[in-house]
Amino acid sequence: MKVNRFTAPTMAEALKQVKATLGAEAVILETTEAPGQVTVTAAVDLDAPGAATTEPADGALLSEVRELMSVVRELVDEQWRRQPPPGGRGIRRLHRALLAQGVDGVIAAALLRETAERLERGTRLDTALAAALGAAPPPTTPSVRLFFGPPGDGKTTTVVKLAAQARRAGRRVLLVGTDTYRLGAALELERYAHALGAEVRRAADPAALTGVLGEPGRADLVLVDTAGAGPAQPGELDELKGLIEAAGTGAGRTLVVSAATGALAAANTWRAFAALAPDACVLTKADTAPGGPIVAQLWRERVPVSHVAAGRRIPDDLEAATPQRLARCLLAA
Ligand SMILES: Nc1nc2c(ncn2[C@@H]2O[C@H](COP(=O)(O)OP(=O)(O)OP(=O)(O)O)[C@@H](O)[C@H]2O)c(=O)[nH]1
Ligand SMILES: [Mg+2]
Repeated sequence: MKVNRFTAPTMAEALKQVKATLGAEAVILETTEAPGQVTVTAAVDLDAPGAATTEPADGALLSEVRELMSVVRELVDEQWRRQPPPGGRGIRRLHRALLAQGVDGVIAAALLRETAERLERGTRLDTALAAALGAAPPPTTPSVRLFFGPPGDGKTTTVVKLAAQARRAGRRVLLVGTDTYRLGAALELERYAHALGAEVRRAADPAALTGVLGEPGRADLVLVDTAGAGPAQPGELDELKGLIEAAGTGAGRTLVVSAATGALAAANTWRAFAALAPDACVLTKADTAPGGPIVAQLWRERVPVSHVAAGRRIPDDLEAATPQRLARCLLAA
């Protein structure tokens, strides 16, 4: 068993190195990205001649890696036998698509296994993948919902799109702005609210939010927009936690995250927001990237994707997510 790490400016070049050093049998275990640099960790069971940079691995890691490799190889081989190369169909196609998008190797192996279990003779790959993705329970639909996520990923736009859709359905909507960081954030929300015929309030801190939510004669739907936060902003994440606590356990919690989030950023984003226990996610900017790494990460964490946004138009560019739509995200390469 060899576990090697390869660094290159692009994913294609790193994968080329993997193949040259470890051969076509190599299994990708992990990919990480930094500006201008991609690192791929790959393993191969056999002693590959010419492998120069073997890294020692501890016993537990080695057995985990070995188990994963055998799962991946078994699945790929079995599907290959059952569905010989018809233009890249079957589990091999999914494997390639996940690798091409840089989906974390461990999550990819789990997705391959779940999909393969549903890939009976005659079942289409996208149908089997959608069935594997569809296992997550649907998010609840409370009347108060908070939206949070990394800066600039589309929280405010999503809140306004949802408000516009609710107004079209004749619902009374209240928008609550809590962003005290970005200049003009409150004004932006107020303008949208007026255009939509929705109510709007500001809540600069948790106590103010409790007050707004406790007012009588409230709207049918309350959407709370928050300031961007992320792994690099522990202070903002703490403030967010305060707002969520103030909204109470009955309020929904939606993570808003861009489809352009790479595998490393997806893992870091999840680490930052896991403590806030999101019960739904909106995948934004699906018009700019397929979103495989973040869709896979959310699937692993059992956070259902409620909506997909694929453009800036309000309210049209926001659709309810379906397992088939998410399968398309993962299969795009
Ligand atoms: N292409 C594309 N752009 C989008 C989408 N959703 C939002 N945007 C754009 O992304 C930019 C940021 O959107 P905002 O809604 O302000 O993002 P935010 O998360 O509220 O940003 P902060 O409050 O600053 O953290 C705006 O220019 C939006 O028009 C989408 O689905 N596709
Ligand atoms: Mg905003």
